[in-house]
Amino acid sequence: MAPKEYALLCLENPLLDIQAQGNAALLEKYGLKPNDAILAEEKHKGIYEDLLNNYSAKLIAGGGAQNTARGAQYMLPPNSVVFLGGVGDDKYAAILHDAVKAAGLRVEYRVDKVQPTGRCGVVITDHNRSMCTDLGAANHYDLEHLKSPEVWKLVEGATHYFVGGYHLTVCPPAIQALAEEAAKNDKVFVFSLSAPFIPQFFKDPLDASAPYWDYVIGNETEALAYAESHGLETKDIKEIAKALAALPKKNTKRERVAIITQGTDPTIVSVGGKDVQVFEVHPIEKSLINDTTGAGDAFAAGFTAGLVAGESLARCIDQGQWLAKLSIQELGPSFPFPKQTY
Ligand code: 26A
Repeated sequence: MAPKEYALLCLENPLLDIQAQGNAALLEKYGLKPNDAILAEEKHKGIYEDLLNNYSAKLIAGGGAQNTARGAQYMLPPNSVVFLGGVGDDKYAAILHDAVKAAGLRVEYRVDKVQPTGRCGVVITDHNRSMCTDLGAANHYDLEHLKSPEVWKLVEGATHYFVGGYHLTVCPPAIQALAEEAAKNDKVFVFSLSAPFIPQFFKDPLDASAPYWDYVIGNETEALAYAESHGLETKDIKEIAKALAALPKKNTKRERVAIITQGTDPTIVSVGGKDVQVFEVHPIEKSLINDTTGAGDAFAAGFTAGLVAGESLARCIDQGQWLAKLSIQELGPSFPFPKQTY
């Protein structure tokens, strides 16, 4: 059966990626790790101009869950996905509008007249990427926008929600409103752990959203950060997946599924904390890898598109692996055109 119009509603931070090939000196100048995602502090604020002026940076539509929303729309029939978040009234927002339009993604942005559109500096060194985000207008997303009649109608019409954990730094009440709506109506709530700093430094709002997760998606470093901040006393990814899947759950009609990706190593899945299943990734020749920024977002996109289309768990995971393989052959979190079909 074809999914409903705008069956999938996604929420998080729309960002413009300012991405360039960097080097160790650039990482050191701003105190960045080669592979990380952080919120910009005062000392980082110069990096965006630096990347543009001295490293020939490219401007690419980004934001973790917005990438996932574009990717899910790539795999689903037209008018399947809508994305919510906050932008400014500026040229960067215009670039985002162009990118989502080309992808066929509907967006309902909260437009802030004062704050600029959020930026994410992405420094590529070898196969690593270091991301430093100045949220700007994305940080001003609010419950008022979510609850406005036009937007709330989209919330009510959707059957699936995807929330990026990065939004826990912005507006936990909006996440909670979607979570409650899902649990109350037995809709599907998918949550991404997003980055290690979320379980490390946003533990309380993360734990408040956990009972609502029907699907929780993360990579191995996020899983390890979760285990450490929650005193799990294990570094075994399979055990962490089981623990995540077994957390108390609000909607008891669905068992929670925890999915942990591990780059080119197999994806680990636990349903309800019981059995762990292992899924190989789609092999790819090293020479075909262009840029792995957004590989995780693409996995989540293919996976969630499968859920929306009512596919089996195994097929959803395979769709995720398939879309991630396509995305890492592109520059930034992008997907090839002309469109390929699964
Ligand atoms: C709040 N933070 C730090 C963030 C992000 C983010 N998206 C939302 N919020 N930090 C990095 N990203 C996005 O991650 C993508 C790659 O997975 C980047 O914009 C990039 O497109």
